[in-house]
Order: sequence, then C-alpha cells, then structure tokens
Amino acid sequence: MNYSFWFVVGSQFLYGPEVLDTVAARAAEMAEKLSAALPYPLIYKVTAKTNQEIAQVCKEANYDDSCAGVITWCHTFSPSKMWINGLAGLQKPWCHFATQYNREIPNEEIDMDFMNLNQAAHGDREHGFIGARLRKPRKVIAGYWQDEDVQGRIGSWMKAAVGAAVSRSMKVMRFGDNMREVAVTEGDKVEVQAKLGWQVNTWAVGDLVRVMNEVTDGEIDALMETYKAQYEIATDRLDHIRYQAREEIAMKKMLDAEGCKAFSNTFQDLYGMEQLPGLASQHLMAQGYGYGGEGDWKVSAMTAIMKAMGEGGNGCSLFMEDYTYNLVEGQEYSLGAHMLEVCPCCAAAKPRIETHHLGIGMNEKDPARLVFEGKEGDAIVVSLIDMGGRLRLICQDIHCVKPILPMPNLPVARVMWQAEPSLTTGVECWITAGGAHHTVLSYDVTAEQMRDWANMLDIEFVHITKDTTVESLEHDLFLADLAWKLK
Ligand SMILES: [Mn+2]
Repeated sequence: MNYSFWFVVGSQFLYGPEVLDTVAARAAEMAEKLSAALPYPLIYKVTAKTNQEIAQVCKEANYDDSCAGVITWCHTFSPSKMWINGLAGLQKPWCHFATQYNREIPNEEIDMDFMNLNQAAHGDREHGFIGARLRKPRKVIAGYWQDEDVQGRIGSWMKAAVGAAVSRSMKVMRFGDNMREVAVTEGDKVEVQAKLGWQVNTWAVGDLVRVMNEVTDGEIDALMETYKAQYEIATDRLDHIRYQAREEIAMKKMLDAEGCKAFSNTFQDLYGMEQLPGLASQHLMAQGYGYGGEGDWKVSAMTAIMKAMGEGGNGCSLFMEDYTYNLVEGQEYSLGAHMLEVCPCCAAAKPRIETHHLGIGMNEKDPARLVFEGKEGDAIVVSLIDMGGRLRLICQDIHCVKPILPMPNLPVARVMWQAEPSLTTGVECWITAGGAHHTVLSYDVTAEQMRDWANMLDIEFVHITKDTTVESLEHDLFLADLAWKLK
C-alpha cells in the first residue's frame, strides 16, 4: 500500500474570497514543500469553511485505504462547531499542526488585514478546544513548518500512523497453539481484532507439511543462491539448509495466499516436520514478516507492525526474548536471544548459517539457523500484554552494546543491552508492569512513536525511561488501572 496523508486547512467565509484564495494557495504550497521533506506525501485537500465540507472530507478519509491520517491546520480562525460532525466520525489518526505560514511578525507590514489573514495562534486554540471537548485522540505538533525538527516530528508521527494502518489490516497465521501452560503469550483474539484490527487465525501444521512436500528442487535451488549471497554457510550439512528453504518457501506461499504479514509456530507442534523453522523464520523476518515463537501471535503481529513503521518500511525491529543477566557490578547487561529465531536485520556482521542440536521440541534433525551478534545502538523493547478487558503496551528504553563475551558455544544469534534506568530497577519496573519475556526490540522505532500508536488505537501505554522509579510506576499503574476500568 502506498500511504499518503491529507492536509485539511480550517477557515471560514468571514474574511472574503481574496483571503480564502491566499489561504488555499499557501496550503497547496506548504503541502508540496512538506511532501519533499516527509516520509509520506502530504496531499492538500480543502480549505474548509463549512460543516458539510469537513464532514465530507472526513468521510472520504475514512473510506480511502491509502489515507493513513489527516493533518489539520488553521491559517485563520475556523469556528469549531463546524468541525464537530466531521471529527466525531473521523476514524483515521489526526494530527493538529500548530504552525503559521510566516516565521516572523513583519514590523512594518503588520496591520489588521495581516492579522485577519495570519491568525493561526487564534485559530489553534479554538481548534484545540474541540479536540479536547470531543476527547478525540490526536497529536499536537507546534512549530515552524520549514524547520527540520518540526518536519522530523511530523514524519515520526506519520510512521506511527502507518503502523496503525498496518495494524488495522494485520492478518496473523498461527501454526499450532500457544506453548502449553504459558500465560503471557495468551490473549483475547476478539479484543485485539476490535481494538487493533488484527485477524488472528489458525492453520493446520499438516497443511503446511503438504505445501512443503509440493516445493520443487528448483525453488529450493533458487533460495539457496539467495542464502549463499547474503550469509556465510558455516556447515557442511547442506541438506539441513535445503530443508529450511523448503519450509520458508511453503510458509511464504501460505502467508501470501492468505494476505498474512505475520505468523507463529511452536516447537510442541511440528508434526510431520524434521526441523523447527530457524533460518526459514529468520529469512522471512528479514523480508518484513512478523514472527513470534511458542505461538506468541501478539509479539508476531507487533514485529510486523513495527517493521513497517521503521526506516524504509522494513526497519530494524525484531522478535526478541530476555534470556540471561550479567550481574557483575559495572557490567550489568541483559542477554537476549531466542531458541533459533532472531531476525538478521540487527546483525553487526555477515550472519553464519550453522546447524546444531536442539534438545527441546519435535526436531528429528539439527535445525539450521543464522548465528550473529546484534549491533550497537539506542533501542527500545516493547511488549503487548492482555490485562483482561484491555491491552497494555509496555516500552522500555535500552542501549544495545557489542556483547562483552564471545560466547563461542552459544549456538544462536545474540543481542546484549543495558536497560534504563538500570538493569535491576529496569527489571523491577518491567516485572511490576507485567511485561513479557518476548518483546519487539527496535533500533529505529521510537518510544514516542509507540505512544502515538497506542493513542491512535486507544490502548494503555507504559514507558520505562531513565527517570522511572518503581514508586512512581506503581502509582501510575494504580491510577491507570482505575481509569481504564472507567473508560
Ligand atoms: Mn520464546
């Protein structure tokens, strides 16, 4: 989908046709110049003067799948009762852009005509009131429209809005159920469809095995060439790699046939398969598909959504699992990995394809997987949990480092990080909030984008930062729990 955003400019008839023509011309010019600086096109739609015009453009935005959000701006004063019907029915993310055409107040030129034409400060407050009065989720961004940091903030919001659009069209293919007895990977699939738009359904592992058996040697040969080009083959068991290629091709066929952008499987249900998909899942994730291990469809969908929100539409966001701590004073780190399935988008160097024994699950043969170290950089980890009656999105700021140990006998990809505000307080906060062991780790999606995304979809958002204390978090969670029960 080629997403775009709509620019709707508020005004009224009071000022006469000349002013309205000027407003329209400037709005078109701003949309054009902003489009060149933003990650998605901003399309000027209308200088709105009536209730009917606003209601109409909001209806059109709702029905246009390519419209990922609406940005409004009040060049002049735009009485807000004419916005009520449109905004009340608007189903797309909304950003109130508080800017003005001119940067400076012109000392000599300014008179009452100038004031009537350029009164964004006046119009913004009327526009802001109706957003607050309608309790309408919206992002308010203030600043001069030609400033890079302002454009950066709009671009960041746009990516969150694209995340909301991707969420509302998300389909998840489940092979097998959740891992037996695990609580945090469970969730209400009806609730996520109602709130987030996700269609989460199951397909038989037997159907996957049937499609795997139909994969031809020619198809596998072609994918092996791709593997050889992208990865270092560090095993002589080529038949194990070919088996992963067979799995990848079959899963991709089924995902694409159903329009699914995310999938889950479980090592407890691989009936008819020789290997848990490792390399297969990793290479699918590298192509933008979401994945969650042990049947974790929530983290799978979140991975696909955050990949789509990231750089170039397939950013560096990956399925991750907290495994082990290094509790040495001054070297407090978390070690994250997974049984096999870490996306190579975060690899610091060329990944190696290795085969190793996997002791748990229904593996007849040692599964091939990509082994590598994750890159350094600031990042976030994100976990979506079902609180019963509502969803909570937990986000923590982290700093990924080059792993401080080579760990030569660890047969999987690994990422090492420092959590905010510290390892132990960070863990206390994460556990207090109920965050899962499975997360999406992202190097390019920001906490602000995840907060915007949660606001757009009307779910709870919890952010653990360098300033978070356990006391303040407990207090916030207590109040939020009461508030969300009243909503
Ligand atoms: Mn896991």
